[in-house]
Amino acid sequence: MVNCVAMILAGGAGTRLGALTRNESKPAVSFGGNHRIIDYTISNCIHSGIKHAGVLTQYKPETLHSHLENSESYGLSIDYLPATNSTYEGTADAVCKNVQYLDEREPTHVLILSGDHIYQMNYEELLTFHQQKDADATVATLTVPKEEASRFGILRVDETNRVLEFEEKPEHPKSQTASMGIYLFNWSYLKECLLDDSVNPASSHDFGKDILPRLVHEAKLYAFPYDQYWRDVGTIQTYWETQMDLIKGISPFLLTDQEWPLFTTPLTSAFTPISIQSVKEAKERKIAESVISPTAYISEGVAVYQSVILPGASVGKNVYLHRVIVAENTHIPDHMSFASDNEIMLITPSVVHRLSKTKPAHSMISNHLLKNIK
Ligand code: ADQ
Ligand code: ADP
Repeated sequence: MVNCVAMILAGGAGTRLGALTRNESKPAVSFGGNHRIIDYTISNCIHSGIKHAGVLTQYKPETLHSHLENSESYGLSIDYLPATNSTYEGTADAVCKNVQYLDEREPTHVLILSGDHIYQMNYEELLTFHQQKDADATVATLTVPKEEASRFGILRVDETNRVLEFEEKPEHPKSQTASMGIYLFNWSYLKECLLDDSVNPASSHDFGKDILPRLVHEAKLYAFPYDQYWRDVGTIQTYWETQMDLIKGISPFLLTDQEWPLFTTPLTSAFTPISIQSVKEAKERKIAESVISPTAYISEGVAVYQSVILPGASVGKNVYLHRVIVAENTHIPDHMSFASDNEIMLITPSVVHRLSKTKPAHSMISNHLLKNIK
């Protein structure tokens, strides 16, 4: 690949993931049993032949730093670029404050990535497209369902894929073509653009809100159609769904692809697809459609269904879990069950603590499910 430096945005607080991001940033959150969310982006960089990546951190970066430091990075040199003496006001500001870092590496291109997306992508294809179009900047896109479009940057493009309009999270989206938050820039152009934006008092210094809408008029901005599996795991619901996709056969390749292995940590996670009949029959462990971290401990007499159990969690005897996420290091005591039939429940040590004080129920099970298991 030409000299392309990746800048991985990993500083957001990820507040919609609730207690999962209380102690660590979203890219550091556990995913797929034995990995962390950022592993996907890092692996994509390695497979695409990128040699330098800057990881821009701000919110609770410790876990992320130690995770990446302890991982093999196979020819990719990773630099931590924390907001030390200042804050990163927005995503563009984060990159702008590292102009010197980039200049020192003399890149021809800069690839802006997000540390919290689950997908496989060969960025070389994006680069080839960008060069063929002779673009100043290219944004990777995919088609999203109408009802979800207002969560994304939405583009209108012409028949050559040149971008005609870009609106960040519009209330009334004009198309279903969404930005994946992945941008490839010619470095000389990006630098000029960031420095201009940095002195604009009206700007919030964000790629989606400020830079991209402006580029439509000022630059050759193109949309690269990607349209393969890609998820932004921004909420508890999508975090859970994306992991269910791994075991429902929708995206198992994300864990098992020999051609595109996940680097960083070895794969040992355990999925045991057996079906559960009823809690009463669960004399031993029954685990179905669940993602269990290899460092989680599941006692006897437990039934786990459509759930995600994170590293260091333990589940006591005769516990029933349905559609829940058990946060890292949460210890569910014997006989305490949690089951939901629609919204996903996040179980943390404080949820367990609160429940253990209530008498006599000791369990949170939806009425509908209770009827079925009696
Ligand atoms: P969002 O995902 O809402 O939309 P944002 O919250 O800015 O964008 O996060 C993008 C990435 O930057 C995340 O990885 C986040 O952790 C990181 N980040 C946020 N603020 C940061 C800061 N101050 N310093 C460093 N890193 C920071 C964006 C685009 C949309 C697009 C979606 C696709 O704006 O147009 O559709 O991504 O998910
Ligand atoms: P096998 O696949 O050899 O039949 P098991 O069915 O016992 O093994 O276990 C399947 C997977 O579940 C294994 O990867 C194992 O690490 C994991 N596992 C087994 N027992 C527990 C437990 N008590 N807590 C957490 N994970 C377990």
